Amino acid sequence: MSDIVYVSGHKNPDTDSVCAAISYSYLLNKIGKYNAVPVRLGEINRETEYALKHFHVESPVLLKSVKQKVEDLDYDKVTVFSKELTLKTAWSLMKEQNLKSAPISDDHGKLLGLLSASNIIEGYMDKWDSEVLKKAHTPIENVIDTLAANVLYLSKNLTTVEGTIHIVSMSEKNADGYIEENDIAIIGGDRVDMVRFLVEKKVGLVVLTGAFAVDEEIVKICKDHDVSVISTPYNTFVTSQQIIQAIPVEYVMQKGGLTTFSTDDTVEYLRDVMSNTRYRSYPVVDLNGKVQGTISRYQVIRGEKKKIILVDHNERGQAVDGIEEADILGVVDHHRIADFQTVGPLNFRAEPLGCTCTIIAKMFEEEDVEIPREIAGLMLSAIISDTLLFRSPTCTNVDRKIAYKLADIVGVEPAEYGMAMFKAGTSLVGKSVEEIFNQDYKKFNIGEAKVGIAQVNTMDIEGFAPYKADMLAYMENLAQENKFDVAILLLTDVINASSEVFVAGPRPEIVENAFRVHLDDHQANLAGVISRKKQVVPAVTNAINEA
Ligand SMILES: [Mn+2]
Repeated sequence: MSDIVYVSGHKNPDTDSVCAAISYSYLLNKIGKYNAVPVRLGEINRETEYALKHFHVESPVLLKSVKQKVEDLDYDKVTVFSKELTLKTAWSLMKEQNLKSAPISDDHGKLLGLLSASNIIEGYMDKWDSEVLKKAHTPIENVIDTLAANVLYLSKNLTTVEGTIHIVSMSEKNADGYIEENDIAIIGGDRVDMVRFLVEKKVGLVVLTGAFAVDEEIVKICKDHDVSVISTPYNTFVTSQQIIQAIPVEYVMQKGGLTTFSTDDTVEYLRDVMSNTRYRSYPVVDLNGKVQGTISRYQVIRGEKKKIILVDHNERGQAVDGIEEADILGVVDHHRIADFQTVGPLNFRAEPLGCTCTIIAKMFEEEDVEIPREIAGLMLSAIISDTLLFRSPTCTNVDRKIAYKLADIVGVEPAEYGMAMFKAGTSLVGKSVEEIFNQDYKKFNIGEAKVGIAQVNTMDIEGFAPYKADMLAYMENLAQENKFDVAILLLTDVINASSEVFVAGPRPEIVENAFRVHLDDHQANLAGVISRKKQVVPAVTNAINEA
């Protein structure tokens, strides 16, 4: 993961930001400089979506933050221990993997608890007695496994340990008062009379210790009485010491009050929690609660910073969240330089051109890398978008020249393609009349008159036609509620410098007089009108005052 370099445009991404990220990533990967991955910081707008679809390029992945997360750290991705595991196996795995603690999970991988060395020591020293196997509901398989035992006879009725552990070293007479039904009897392998006594007592399990050859007589007696019998190579002392390690880890682990981290938690949060708690290590779970491993204090320091290249912006406020924690490797931008600061040196490319993609197209040339058609299409889209089809005052000759070169590669006419892109980008299709009207709506008091004016930038006037009747009804209602003399909606086409006006309310003639037009079914075209503040409000004010 660490060798990935994100290439990111600004927040609220526009076409330049998205296309610059894609094109520059392509160039960087082509010249083998980085393993570059284009990202976006927000939803793709309709215009950009049109460009991406037109050239069959996938939208970059959404990057929410470059804050370091737990998943970026080098934590221990341990084998997860299941709850049935014997203490003996768990302990040897912990030693083998040098773990101070181990997360225990259920059959679905969900965290149940944490097993630590101190849990085990505490149990040994304080709590465990001859009844511990019973209390822990220890499966009989655990006992067999832990004692490396040979099964001589196993009763179908024996699944978990139900009794007390005894080392039967006394005579039958003395044992009489102690041994009870279901108990576990650990005895030397050659005591046939004692075994007879034990099966009379209905013990649950007879454990024959030592390397004695098993007496067939003993096996027969047990079988006849349906009493399970196993033999272990360990001597009686070791057997009594080991048998306790058959406990399932579930019984020993810490269950409640666990401090865990999600892979999605930020390192900042993790540091905070760690400084207020005193555990050696903490379980790490993924977003589904599945155990992934454990993390210890010393592993937090080693985390690597995420690497990023900024395109079409350099100001911190416009950059991805957590930028202060990331390594900025480069910038390509055509905006002012604001609050920019880095720890190390970097490639910083800023030029006063109309579009970032103009700079990137120049870089393709400088690096002598051929521009594929779809990348040319995206860069062209960005230049057309940023320069409003070369009409913006920020547009330079360089932008125009490069745009035409790109258009040649693509095989389109910039004006024709640009109009189609703007039309798709400003389409109102799919929005409610209320949404459309309230995008940018203001109320004005002019003398005694009241006026409401909404303005929406769109080049898709035809696309609006099906909404017209509903919109006029909405505006009529609004005019009544607000006691407007007139309610106005301007659909403004910035590129062609004109607006389509829609009028409702009791005094539509205000608009007719203001612009010397005739309303045809509440609608008229206002050529040259694009500014509400500078053109519409003054004209309406005059018309009201002259009435
Ligand atoms: Mn730009």
